[in-house]
Amino acid sequence: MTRKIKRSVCPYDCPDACGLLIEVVDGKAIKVTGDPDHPFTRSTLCPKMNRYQETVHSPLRLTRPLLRTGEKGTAQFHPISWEEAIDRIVNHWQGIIKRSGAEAILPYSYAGTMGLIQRNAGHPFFYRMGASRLERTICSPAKEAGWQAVMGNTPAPHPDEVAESDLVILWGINAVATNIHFLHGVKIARKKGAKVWLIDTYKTLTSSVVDQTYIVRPGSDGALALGLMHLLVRHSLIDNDFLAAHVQGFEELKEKILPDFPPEKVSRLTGLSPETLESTAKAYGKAKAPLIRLGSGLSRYGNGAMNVRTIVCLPALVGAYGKRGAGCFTGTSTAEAFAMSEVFREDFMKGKTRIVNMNRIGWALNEIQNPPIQSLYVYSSNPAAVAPDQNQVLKGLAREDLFTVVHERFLTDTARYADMVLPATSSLEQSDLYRSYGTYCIQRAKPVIPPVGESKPNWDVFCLLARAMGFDEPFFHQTADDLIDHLLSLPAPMRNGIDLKAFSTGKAVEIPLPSDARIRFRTPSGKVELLNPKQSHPLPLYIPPYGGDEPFYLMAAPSFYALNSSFRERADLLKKERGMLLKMNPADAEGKGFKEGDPVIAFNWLGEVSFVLSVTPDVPQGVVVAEGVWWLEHSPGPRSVNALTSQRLTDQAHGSTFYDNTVDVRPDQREL
Ligand SMILES: Nc1nc2c(c(=O)[nH]1)N[C@H]1C(S)=C(S)[C@@H](COP(=O)(O)OP(=O)(O)OC[C@H]3O[C@@H](n4cnc5c(=O)[nH]c(N)nc54)[C@H](O)[C@@H]3O)O[C@H]1N2
Ligand SMILES: Nc1nc2c(c(=O)[nH]1)N[C@H]1C(S)=C(S)[C@@H](COP(=O)(O)OP(=O)(O)OC[C@H]3O[C@@H](n4cnc5c(=O)[nH]c(N)nc54)[C@H](O)[C@@H]3O)O[C@H]1N2
Ligand code: SF4
Ligand SMILES: [Mo]
Repeated sequence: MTRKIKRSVCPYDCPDACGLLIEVVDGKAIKVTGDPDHPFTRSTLCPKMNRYQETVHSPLRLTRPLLRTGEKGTAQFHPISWEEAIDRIVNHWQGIIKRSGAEAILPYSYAGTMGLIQRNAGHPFFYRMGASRLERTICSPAKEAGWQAVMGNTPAPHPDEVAESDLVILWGINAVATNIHFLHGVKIARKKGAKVWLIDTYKTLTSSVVDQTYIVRPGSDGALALGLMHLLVRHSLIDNDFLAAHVQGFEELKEKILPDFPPEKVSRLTGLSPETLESTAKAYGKAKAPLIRLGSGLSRYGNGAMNVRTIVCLPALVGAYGKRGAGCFTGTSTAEAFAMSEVFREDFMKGKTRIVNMNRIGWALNEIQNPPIQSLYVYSSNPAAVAPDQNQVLKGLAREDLFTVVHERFLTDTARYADMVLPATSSLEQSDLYRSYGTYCIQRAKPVIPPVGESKPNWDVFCLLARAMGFDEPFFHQTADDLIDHLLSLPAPMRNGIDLKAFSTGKAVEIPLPSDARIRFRTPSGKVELLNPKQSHPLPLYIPPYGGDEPFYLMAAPSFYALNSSFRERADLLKKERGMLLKMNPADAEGKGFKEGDPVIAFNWLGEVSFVLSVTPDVPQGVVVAEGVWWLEHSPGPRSVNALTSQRLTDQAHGSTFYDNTVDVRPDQREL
């Protein structure tokens, strides 16, 4: 028996990017714990990853390439060899390219793994092929756009600085579920006397770790921020020195926009009382180091970018951007840590090809002509479950004339519609390089166990496909480790000063932040830009969300025990959830004649979805909550939550609008 402890990295789409210690016995991972040497993980993992070995060695892992034998969606397959699989795919594609051109082929991928090499392994291949390009904006590009409109490329402070704050505002983030290690610093701040607030549309798990929860109307945060700024000005709680030295456009904002947002009006828009707005503004204005930790929830609306932009303006009024432990933390940008153009290889593209937005895949599969999409290659993503407008997505995936290949670890809803399924390795079986969007850590990971079954990493599959397609660039003849070595050999100023020795032994290391980051604003003017002349609205203002005609706003929020549609293979985690619930306020339930546990159907113009009703005062009237993206096989009916979310995009950056939908609810007669 050989027993070893090896280092790895959590590959999931989570800002924490934890360091892992894997106990390996005879080539099998038997235990996974948090790396005590990782600066942010500090030995603890979330409940999802504590037993990661059960995902890695799950009996549900795909182990061989599969070829469809039955109707699409029925998951009838028989195993074939890798050789046959690659041959069939390439023959099919060459036929399509000859008939219609390579733009008839579309890759679809997102963040199954965050590792820079495996995540982006398909980019060079599909650029070289001349396939249609995917605009990968399902997560939170509107949040980035909102931040950039005010702060440009200014880096966020170190996340642990929160420990120095005296007022922490968790704004639109369910940190207990989605950013648990950030709460370490919050706890320290609280012990020192800091107050912690949560601003959300319902009482999430996070409300149990804060002093005060503010429940706002969906999509109204921009109005809240403008209302708070109005009161800060009215009560002279602004930092005139900071505004004069470091802020552009305060006078214009004060004269032209803020007068329109008195507490009475903001109360009508947000649902918070004028008294609450007064006391909130005063507490914020008097805090010495107020820090906003901004989530992405409120950016997934028709007014998402503007909501974020308006909130990002708020700390400028009180000079918080100039102080330690204060300001606004939206996430870290570590894009410059590695020369990513060497991974993407956009230069392989001979001409600019068609771009398809991933949030509109339902539309694209059913409507696009010239040429229609004839083949879809899905990897590291599960669009049948996670993409909006599930009815359109499934209709598209069911097309007999669409050749769909899905490279996956599990037989997901998308894999069930595939013509061919390829087995993917898990992160423990592949090399990769990681950075984080919630910390300044970077880390390199080597495989710690051999591939399960015949599974292969994304990188290896694209190399096989490239060679079979006759792409003879040496790029496609290297290993993932060759490419990582190449990246590390290229200088990047951002990596200057890292602990190279620790990094080379597989430990996480931190990128040092510039010492003048605090007051050097990386905007065209060098100032915080409340007024940004490049924006179509030069000053922030209030735009209403899309909304809808139905009586309930639907919060399609994350689940504590899953990560988007990942972890649904885990019986232990599924057992901890009480099923696919729709949470509703007691008064609303009574009005509808519903009681706890009733089977119900939520419906709107896009579709209908069966849920089990959960009646709870945690949800305000006029809102219903559906946490988690469930696989259809675990859903009470034939559809899951995204049959109720639309393909409409955000006000900027073409993002998703998962929260900006309304529904009505009726009894589920099928069960009665
Ligand atoms: N356990 C778990 N962890 C995850 C994920 C998961 O699914 N489960 N997903 C991962 C991914 S891909 C991402 S992008 C991040 C998600 O992280 P984020 O999107 O940054 O934040 P969330 O924690 O999902 O919280 C979004 C919160 O916004 C709230 N919200 C919705 N609308 C509004 C609004 O109008 N105003 C306000 N104030 N709040 C609003 C929702 O109720 C929800 O609680 O988490 C990652 N981590
Ligand atoms: N209703 C609702 N819908 C949402 C959200 C929500 O909160 N509510 N969140 C949205 C957000 S923020 C995001 S980012 C998207 C996320 O959408 P996705 O990135 O598609 O997320 P997952 O559902 O985690 O699916 C990832 C898939 O990749 C597979 N995978 C993991 N590692 C590898 C690998 O190395 N190779 C290959 N080939 N496959 C791998 C996993 O098995 C998994 O099935 O979902 C969005 N959809
Ligand atoms: S908290 Fe996030 S990064 Fe850490 S183990 Fe859990 S999912 Fe992975
Ligand atoms: Mo995301």
